Amino acid sequence: MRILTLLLVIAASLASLSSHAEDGYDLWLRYQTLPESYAKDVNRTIKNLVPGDINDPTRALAIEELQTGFSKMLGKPLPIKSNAGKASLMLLTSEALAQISNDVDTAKLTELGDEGYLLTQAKINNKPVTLIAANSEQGLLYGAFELLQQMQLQTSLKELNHSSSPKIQRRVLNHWDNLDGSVERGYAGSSIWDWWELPGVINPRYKDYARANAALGINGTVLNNVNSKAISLDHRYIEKAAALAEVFRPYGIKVYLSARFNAPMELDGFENADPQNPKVRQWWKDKAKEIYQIIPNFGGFLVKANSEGQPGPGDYGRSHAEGANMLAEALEPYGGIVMWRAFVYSEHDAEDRGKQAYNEFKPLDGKFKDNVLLQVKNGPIDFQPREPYHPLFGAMPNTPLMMEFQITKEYLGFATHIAYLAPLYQEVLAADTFAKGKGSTVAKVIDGSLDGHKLTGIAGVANIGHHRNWSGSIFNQANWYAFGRLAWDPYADSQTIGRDWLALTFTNEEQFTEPTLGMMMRSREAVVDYMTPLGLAHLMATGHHYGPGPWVSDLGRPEWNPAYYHKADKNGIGFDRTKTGSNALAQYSKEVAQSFADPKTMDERYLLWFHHLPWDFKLQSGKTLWQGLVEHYDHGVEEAKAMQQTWQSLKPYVDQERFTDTAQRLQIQVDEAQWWRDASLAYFSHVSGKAIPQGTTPPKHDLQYYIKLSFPYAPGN
Ligand code: BDP
Repeated sequence: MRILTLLLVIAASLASLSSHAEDGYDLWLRYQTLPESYAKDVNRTIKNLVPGDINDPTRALAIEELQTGFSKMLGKPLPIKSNAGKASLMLLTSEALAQISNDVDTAKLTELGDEGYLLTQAKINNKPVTLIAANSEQGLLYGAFELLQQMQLQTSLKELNHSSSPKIQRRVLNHWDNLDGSVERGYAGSSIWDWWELPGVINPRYKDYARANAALGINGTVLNNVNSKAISLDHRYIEKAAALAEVFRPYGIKVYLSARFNAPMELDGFENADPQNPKVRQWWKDKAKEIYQIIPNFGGFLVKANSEGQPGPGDYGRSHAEGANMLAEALEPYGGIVMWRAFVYSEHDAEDRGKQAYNEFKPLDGKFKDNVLLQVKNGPIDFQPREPYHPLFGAMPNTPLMMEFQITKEYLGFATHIAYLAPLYQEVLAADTFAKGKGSTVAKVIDGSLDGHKLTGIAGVANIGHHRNWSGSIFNQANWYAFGRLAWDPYADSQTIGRDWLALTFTNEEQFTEPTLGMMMRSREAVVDYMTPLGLAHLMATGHHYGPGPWVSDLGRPEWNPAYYHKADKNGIGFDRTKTGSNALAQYSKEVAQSFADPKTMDERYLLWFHHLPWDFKLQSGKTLWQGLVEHYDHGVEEAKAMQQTWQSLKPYVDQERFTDTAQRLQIQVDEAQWWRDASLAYFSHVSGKAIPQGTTPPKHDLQYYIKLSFPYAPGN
């Protein structure tokens, strides 16, 4: 039986050897043929594979992946052996290892927890072997992926001595996918989940999705949009979710669902969904039981409540904690968790939108059950190109806070602009909250180390769709990859991640990776400059958020209008969040508040986020604010052009397909950077009465031209 399974595994890996064009489908699992000298090295170090007990489904996948990788990179799968021989590759759990060797420090292994792994050269039965060791089958799978990654990066296997374990427990993608196949803020085509055909049809893509994620250590996925439909919790849809959960389970990926708070009403005709109503509480308990019967490793619920029209506990005068705890109580017997979102603001609240979540949640600190994570967006407004970190980080020591990043680029140019987001993520993770003195970074808040939390999490709003390349563009794949790497290790460095991604995606050649990395590292700042420089935010056109709309000021809710955020008039520009304004500064620790208090000395990247200043305000450069603003817009356009030039120079290193696709997108980016700059300057010049400075190119068109542009079919809306 075992032999048969192994043969099947080998046949499957050989079948997948057939080559196809570089269309981006393989992501970071391309397993290209290795250069001869490195291949020789590998062949000397690893000659055969001792798989261990492949009746374990997770182990079987590790072996399958290794065989696929070796077949593709070296031309043939590894011969299978039942016992350690010279130059074996072995996969051993710590238990098995302890029985056959005392050469490896198993105490060190214990520290690696449930998901960590050790990759090392060791002696087993006196034979030199390459060892993947872990405390669980899951750790072995992660170790196998890491070995394959290191081989793709051509790391010398002889020097391999590498252990790693995740610093954050729940590393989750949030799909904003609707049941009709559309994706809210999705720019990579329709949803990869075919809800209609599930559970009958299992698209092979589901497995490739799981492989790509497991390779990064992502261990959870919320299948449906936070703006959810109650029917997702109907029995038929639970069975559909269960079919996906089945594919993902051996990869260590749990399925979660977004839950609509009033589901008892919409599904079963209840009069209310009040958390104090015993019948409602029972409904959720029954629902949890029903789900766990079909999905035994179900992760739990993600909830958007009392936010942007979604129902919630507030409808009955109950707090967010009461709402979250009701669901947590239902999931508790099965080990499930609730990820309750802190993204709330109300049109009935005249308070600065950026302050509302803090005001609502800070008083609830410590009131949530142990299996609740509060999911907080990286900034206080909404996934802008740049925001200061959310003031809730560091302000709720008695509640585990989960980070929510957006991978899909709703506010950073969709799938057409290149914006490498790792520097944005890293900027937030490294921000110091001073909650417990210097060094109380956001990363320490979310990995639980600052306040001693066991339950920890990080979420990324996925940029995945049905496009052949998954993410709409090749460079958007880097953001999925970077999210995964930072979820595993929030202290990792965006340059290293970017370099690895380039090598895995294109080539190891430095003449290619270094200039391309340079371009990636500057890309997000370029977007900030041509869209919302100097701390401006939310100037995107209404609804679809595509392109500039700083003039919009007539929408129903004040905080939907860009004009609300920039507050520009003939005297000045910016949102006063100091004492003389909304005093949002007071939501930060005193050290942070002080650092942003003085517009003359502060980090000017956040200037207009915190201050309303006259157009003639003197910047640190000595220029006036108006001149500085114009310069930033110009610089953004220059940077987009420089990226385009860099890419043109890299043609010799890139296949035709991906070269052309990227070049076309960069042309759009250059054109749109210009559009953003021209439209914004036309508008700000109009409201301020300031002329475009001499020597600066005036906008191509008058303001009315930009105002009149409309985009009824912009995607993702
Ligand atoms: C905003 C998006 C909207 C989401 C919302 C959220 O525009 O589509 O539903 O965030 O996160 O950025 O709930």
